Amino acid sequence: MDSKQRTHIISENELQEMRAAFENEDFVEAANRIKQSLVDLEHVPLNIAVTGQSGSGKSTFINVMRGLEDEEEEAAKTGVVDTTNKPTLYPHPQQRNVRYWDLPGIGSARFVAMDYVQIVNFSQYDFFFIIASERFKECHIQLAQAIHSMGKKFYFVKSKIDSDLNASRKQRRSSYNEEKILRDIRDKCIKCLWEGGIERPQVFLISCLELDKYDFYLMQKTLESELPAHKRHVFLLSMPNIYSQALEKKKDALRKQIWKWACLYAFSSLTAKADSTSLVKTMTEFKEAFGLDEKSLNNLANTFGIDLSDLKSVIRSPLVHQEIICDLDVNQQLSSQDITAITVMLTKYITSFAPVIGNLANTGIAFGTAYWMLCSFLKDVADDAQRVLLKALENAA
Ligand SMILES: Nc1nc2c(ncn2[C@@H]2O[C@H](COP(=O)(O)OP(=O)(O)OP(=O)(O)O)[C@@H](O)[C@H]2O)c(=O)[nH]1
Ligand SMILES: [Mg+2]
Repeated sequence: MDSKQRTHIISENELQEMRAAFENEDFVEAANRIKQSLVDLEHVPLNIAVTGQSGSGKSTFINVMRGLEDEEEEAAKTGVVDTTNKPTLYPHPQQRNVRYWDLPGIGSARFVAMDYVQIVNFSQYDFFFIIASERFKECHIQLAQAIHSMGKKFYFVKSKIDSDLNASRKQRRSSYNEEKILRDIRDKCIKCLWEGGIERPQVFLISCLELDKYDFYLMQKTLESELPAHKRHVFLLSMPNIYSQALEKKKDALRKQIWKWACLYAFSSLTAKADSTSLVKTMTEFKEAFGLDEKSLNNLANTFGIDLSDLKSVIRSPLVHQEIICDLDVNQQLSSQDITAITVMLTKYITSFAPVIGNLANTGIAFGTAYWMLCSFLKDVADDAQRVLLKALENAA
């Protein structure tokens, strides 16, 4: 097998990780190491604080970042006068360790940034969003300075940009220029922050009612690129499924972990019957990460004002339509051609990177089939998610 084919099957990075896991050629130790690495990846905490003036749209923002509609059970209450003076925790529905914290509103006459910093215990958050829906105010700069002085990162979000544009459209019908208005708003925010001593302020203009417009995706992309590598995976998986690029990124992130799930399945095949429970769990998580579960599809249908059945009509993978059952027969998910290809590949290939797996014929085959099946399933769900998104956007256009 030449190196080009190898890359196609498993990337060099994955190979290196695998070699490290198998360095002692002891499969129990390797299995524990792999299991632990999956647990670590899944459980890495990401605490995101959302602050700003009362009524600026903090809770609405938290809901959209969690892919929830305002009226859902787990959603933060919106459009109400907030009386809370304590940070309130809202975990992401699927990635429970991605935690959004709705902080008390700022900007009352008695607001003192440093007191606020103490009350909300600033040090526990990975980064901050400062949400502002109106003009830039003194309290924004005080807050930005307080966060900055604690060595934390913040992103300034100018929210309700749809309202700003609508107002301008009505007031200045003949001279209305959307691009210029957006540029002016952004420049103004950057200038105020810069004058307040923030060197390279990051400002995003968003509308929680129109996530597919303005800077929402740019904001997600920036966050992802600035997060430390070990926190990136959970954040990526938590991103709302409303951008084609976000779906691609999710696919890449999950693809890199597949060899681990396949190894665990292969090790389980050393017992009388390979246990597919963990694969079923993984596949169900793939479905949810791409928003193809019933609840997420419903939300997407509501957001874009489209019938749920229309969205579902573009889903092609049979395993997305049905519930994936626990006694899944992995071999049945592959064509006989695939199985032959895998078997041939295994003898020459797997032994070269993981003798522990390759030398045990059953384990090798189980690894190959599970790896292959998860890769094809991931491709299918990612393609389905792209088709679902396209359908939703078509309807919104
Ligand atoms: N047009 C528009 N309205 C928005 C947007 N985001 C939030 N709103 C509305 O603004 C109002 C206040 O939003 P909330 O999310 O409750 O604001 P909040 O900052 O959590 O308010 P408090 O909890 O009272 O501090 C609600 O009626 C929202 O529907 C947006 O992007 N565009
Ligand atoms: Mg609120």
